[in-house]
Amino acid sequence: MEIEFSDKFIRALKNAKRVVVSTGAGVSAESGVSTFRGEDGLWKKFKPEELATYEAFEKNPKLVWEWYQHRRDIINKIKPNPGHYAIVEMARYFKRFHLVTQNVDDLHREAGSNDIIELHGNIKRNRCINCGTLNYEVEFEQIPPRCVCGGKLRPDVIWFGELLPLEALERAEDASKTCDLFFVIGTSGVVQPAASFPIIATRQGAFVVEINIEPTELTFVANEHFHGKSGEILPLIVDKIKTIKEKI
Ligand code: BJW
Ligand code: ZN
Repeated sequence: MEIEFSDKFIRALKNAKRVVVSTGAGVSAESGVSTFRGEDGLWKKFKPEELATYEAFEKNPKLVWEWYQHRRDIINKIKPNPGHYAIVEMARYFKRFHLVTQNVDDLHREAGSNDIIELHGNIKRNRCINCGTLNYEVEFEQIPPRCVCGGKLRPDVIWFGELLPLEALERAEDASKTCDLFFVIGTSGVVQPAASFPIIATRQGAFVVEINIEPTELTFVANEHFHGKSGEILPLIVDKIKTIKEKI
């Protein structure tokens, strides 16, 4: 695959010093993680209100746990894809670089990215609903498992209606306000507040680049839209960056 990069995109790459990469489920799709929306998405088979809300967990903790254990079993067997690795490489060419993700699958960390801003938590971690203690066990004697304090453990992810972790939210907002190049990759752009970050960036004058296999709710803010798979397009973009920039 080859891409003819536009002059405006090359100029934006050359000039960029502060970069944000914001990722969604599509970035992990080529690793074998299901996306949420669309034809093969999780929300076609399961109802979000029955699985991804605190009310659902209160009503049927066993069902919610089993669904998350099933997804963990899949995630534990898969590997990052060339898109994840390209993002690790990309970070080396910019003075300031922030990776913001809605993904809970930990694949960016596994690929080698560090200091990842996780907006929706991490599926590999659990948290006590009572005392907040974090827990990384993978096998449990009872479902839902209990914390030493007796409280129920829940997956440490952000469900609908829940506040995002404050530090992650503030860092993502701040990075979006002050960047000059913003990549929005593999997200349908419908879930707030994550979907507002590219809009914040564009308002402050950043160049916004979207990579997606289809147009999205955010395509209208993009100065450049790459139509295709992130695992194919990101490595080509990083190759281009290498030809025009020095490693930091
Ligand atoms: C590829 C590809 C390839 C495929 N290459 N691309 C303002 C207005 C309206 C509503 C709200 C609002 N503010 C808050 C809300 C409520 C709600 C919300 O946004 N609802 C909308 C859906 C209407 N937001 C919240 O509740 C958030 N909390 C909050 O804001 O608190 C304060 C508040 C509460 C209530 C009211 C007001 C304020 C919390 C959101 C938590 C989201 N949680 C989930 C589950 C996480 C745990 C789990 O994994 O189970 O997070 S839902 C799910 O959606 C998951 C994802 O992170 C998130 C985003 O999905 P994503 O990543 O975009 O995936 P898809 O599937 O949608 O898209 C994949 C894309 O990839 C597609 O475009 C494909 O084309 C593309 N693709 N292969 C490139 N190879
Ligand atoms: Zn506890």
